[in-house]
Amino acid sequence: MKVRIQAEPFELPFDTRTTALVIIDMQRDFVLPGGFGEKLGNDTSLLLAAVEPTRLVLEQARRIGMFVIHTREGHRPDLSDCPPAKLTRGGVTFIGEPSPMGRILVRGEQGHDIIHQLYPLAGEPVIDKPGKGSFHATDLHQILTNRDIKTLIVCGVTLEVCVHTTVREANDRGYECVVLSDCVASYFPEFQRVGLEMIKAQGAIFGWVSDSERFMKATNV
Ligand code: C5J
Repeated sequence: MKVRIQAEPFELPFDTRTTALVIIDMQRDFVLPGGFGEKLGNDTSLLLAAVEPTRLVLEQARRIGMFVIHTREGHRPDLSDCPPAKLTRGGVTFIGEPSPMGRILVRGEQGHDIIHQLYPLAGEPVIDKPGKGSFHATDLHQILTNRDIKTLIVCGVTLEVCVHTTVREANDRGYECVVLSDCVASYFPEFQRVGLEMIKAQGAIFGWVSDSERFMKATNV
């Protein structure tokens, strides 16, 4: 289905058959108290605003048969894939430490998994990534290439870290990325505002910005 989405800095045509919805790191460790995000000193409740709009977009993507991919940031239980520079910052270590949701950012733990509202269905690939970018040390590019995917609709957290890194990586690999502003969130309102500006500046320097409502409108045909 060929559609057009209203976006900034300008409308973008795309084909739903060569487009993937990518939902980045909607894990308990980031969006709920007790996990990695809170340990870093953040108010995790700010991220919850993105959950319901993303759920509606996910529902719509599934309804129209759009390819859906989820990512999770985290590490092997022995932390062998966690660079020392990431493990301990300023002499403080959180990754791998115990929390009310299990060991922080460790695969297989409760905190590492995706929140129930956005839980992947069977057949939707889940990319386990050790870094902030979803292409680093993963098979995401291979999976997208095999499906002939050209456009990414991007949701998730946090905007200025894993969403930005992933969109920049995707742009360099030739994908057109549309970030849905109400389906991404940051612990810092200022970063949310500026992060979105940065994506669409200079004639869509590395992507487009739209929102869940305009996604619905574009795909309700
Ligand atoms: C962070 C992420 N913020 N998923 N990870 O450390 O954005």
